[in-house]
Formats: sequence, structure tokens, C-alpha cells
Amino acid sequence: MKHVRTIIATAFIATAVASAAPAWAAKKTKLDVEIREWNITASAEKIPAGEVEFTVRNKGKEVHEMVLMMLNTKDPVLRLPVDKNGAIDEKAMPWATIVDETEGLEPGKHEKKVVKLKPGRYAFICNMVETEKDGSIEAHYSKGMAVEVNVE
Ligand SMILES: [Cu+2]
Repeated sequence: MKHVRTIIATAFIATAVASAAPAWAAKKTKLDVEIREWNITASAEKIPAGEVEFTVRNKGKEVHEMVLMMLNTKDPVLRLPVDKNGAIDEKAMPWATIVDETEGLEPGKHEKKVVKLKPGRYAFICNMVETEKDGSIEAHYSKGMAVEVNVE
């Protein structure tokens, strides 16, 4: 009888510990994302699912933005469908879901965000479109501003 009681007590403790600190919430993954003309780099290609604290730094000379999207396509991140300007139409992209967005990040500035990510393929993209003095249209995405990060 004594033996059975010990087993029940141990099981109860194990359950209490597990619910207080589930493994996926125990640690926050940190990811550094640097944006500049004309690329984006991330400090890791693969990160674990769960809470991710990412810091976006504008290391360039122009204003940039950062759109974090989950991809439902196998297309390479620099070969996603674009509109006539070479930008991604964020209102018509059945192949992706926006997770987070940082707009108008000035040169030298940074922004920190915390998101919860489930496993999948993600892309950090600068989708800014500017009209130059000569009237030409510059789409930052088409100039190379995207990077892939896989969440496992
Ligand atoms: Cu940009």
C-alpha cells in the first residue's frame, strides 16, 4: 500500500512541474535581422518553434521596412509572385500569411519584437516601393531584400 501511494505522489509532482513550465515556453529564441540596400540577413537559418524575440536593425542608408510572413509555397523567397512594380501585393497573396510588420525603420534604428511561431517556412521581406526622381519605380523586394528562416 505504501508503495502505491509513493507512485501517485511522484506522478502528481511531475504533472505540476510540467504545467508550470512547458518546454516550449522555457526559452525565448533570439534572432537578429539586418536590413540594408539591397539585402536582408538573419543570424540563423533555422530556429525552434515557440517564442522568438527578433531585433530588426536598419544598417542601410535608406528607410526600410520588414514584413515577416509565413509561406505556404515552395517558391524560393526571392522568386515570389510580384505586381507590375516588382513588389509583393500584400492584399492578394494566398501563398503567405503576414505574421508581423515594422514600417518606416530609419537608418541606424532598430526595433525589437516578440512573436510566437509555429513550424514552417518564413520570410523577412522589405516590400517598400519608391518612385525615384527620374520617375522609375524601385521595389526593394525585387532588388534582393528578402531572407528565409525555417522554424522547426
Ligand atoms: Cu527596403
